[in-house]
Amino acid sequence: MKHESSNKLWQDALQVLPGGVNSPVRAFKSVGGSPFFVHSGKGAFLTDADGNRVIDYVLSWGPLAAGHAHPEVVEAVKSAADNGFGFGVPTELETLLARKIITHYPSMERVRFVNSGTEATMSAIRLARGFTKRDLIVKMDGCYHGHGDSMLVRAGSGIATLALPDSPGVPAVLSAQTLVVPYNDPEAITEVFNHYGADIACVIVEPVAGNMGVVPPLPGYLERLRALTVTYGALLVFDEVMTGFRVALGGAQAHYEITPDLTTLGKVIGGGMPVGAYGGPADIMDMLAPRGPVYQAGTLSGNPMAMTAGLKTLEILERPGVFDDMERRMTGLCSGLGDIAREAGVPVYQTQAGTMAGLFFTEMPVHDYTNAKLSDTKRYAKWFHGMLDRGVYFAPSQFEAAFISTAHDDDVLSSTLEAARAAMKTDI
Ligand code: KE4
Repeated sequence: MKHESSNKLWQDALQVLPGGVNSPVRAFKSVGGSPFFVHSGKGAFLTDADGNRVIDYVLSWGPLAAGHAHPEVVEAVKSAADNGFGFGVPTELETLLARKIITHYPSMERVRFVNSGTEATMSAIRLARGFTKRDLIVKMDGCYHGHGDSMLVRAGSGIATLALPDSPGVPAVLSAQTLVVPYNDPEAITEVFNHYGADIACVIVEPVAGNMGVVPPLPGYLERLRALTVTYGALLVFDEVMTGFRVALGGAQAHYEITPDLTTLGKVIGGGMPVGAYGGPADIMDMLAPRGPVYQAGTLSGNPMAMTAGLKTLEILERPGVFDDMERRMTGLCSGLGDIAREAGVPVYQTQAGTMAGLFFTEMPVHDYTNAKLSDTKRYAKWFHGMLDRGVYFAPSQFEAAFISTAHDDDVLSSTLEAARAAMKTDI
């Protein structure tokens, strides 16, 4: 594959963008090499600046569940644009998208739109603290909830010790308001509640982890979180920014039949445009300004273009059989990749949750971040480049997810498996 144009664009970007990117994971740091630059996307494919066409399993990190530039989404956004890009005044579109979300997430009686998943989780945490009048929050090691200061923390020395900053610029005093426990460890979270229960405002969790690779909850884990938060009067926040409309149309909460107190959403609900959202019961959400005292605001929140893209995308996913067909294809892809790895004698551990999936280069089962980090990331990097050289783009990190879209048809899947057979045999 030629990369001259991308290489030139990369050098240009490095002159004016920190690290050449606007989000770190795009820089290919953990797989080596430099990123390609995209010219366009269509269906399951990206075309780069050199005209190379690749099958896309990143899909803008999840949002493009209807594929790139779906004609109906493009048409809807174009006509919305003809009416104006945004007003800072309410539009019906915000109510329509909120209603559509609520039909799939009955735990959400009210929805507030923001412009990113980070804004959604930051705001949900502030609301949980305001509602409970408590300061401590709990997160799981390896779960990512955006770059809000309270989330950029690493576990303290022991289970029941307060967290430490995981980035310069995050004040230690703020990190100390966060407790970090291993994912899928019911004893650890129980111990933390035994120590701090009366002071915990909320637990925030990815109900299926997607930022350590894809790691589903072990049986009973989410139920334990739900029981502990009820017992101690803390809120349970399901961060479904990634899992929403991906694990199931109703997210992980529908799949596992657990009702959280607050839910955060993003990615798919914007259909590729910048949207985040958080929601829950009216008695909690109505604490938000202007109704209540908890402040949160946003110039472009609920903007008509993003609402339109989200509405049309969800309409497409809601059509009979569309989501199930996508999930079935992901299952087929995972099983094909597993067979190919076994034939090649490459140890892999696979996970799937609806239309998202993980592929770890390890023989061990992966139930938490400690195990995930035992994966052979060098082998993952060889897999990544071997597949990209053959026209298939998976996430440039072992600790991300693969996503499928309605545009990933049988031909796309068989081309993927053909590339995988060659890559598994010769590259890793
Ligand atoms: P954003 O602020 O990036 O829109 O959303 C933050 C976020 C919150 N919660 C979960 C569960 C998430 O997965 C994310 C963002 N996901 C990453 C991919 N793992 C976004 C990619 C990136 O950072 O560029």
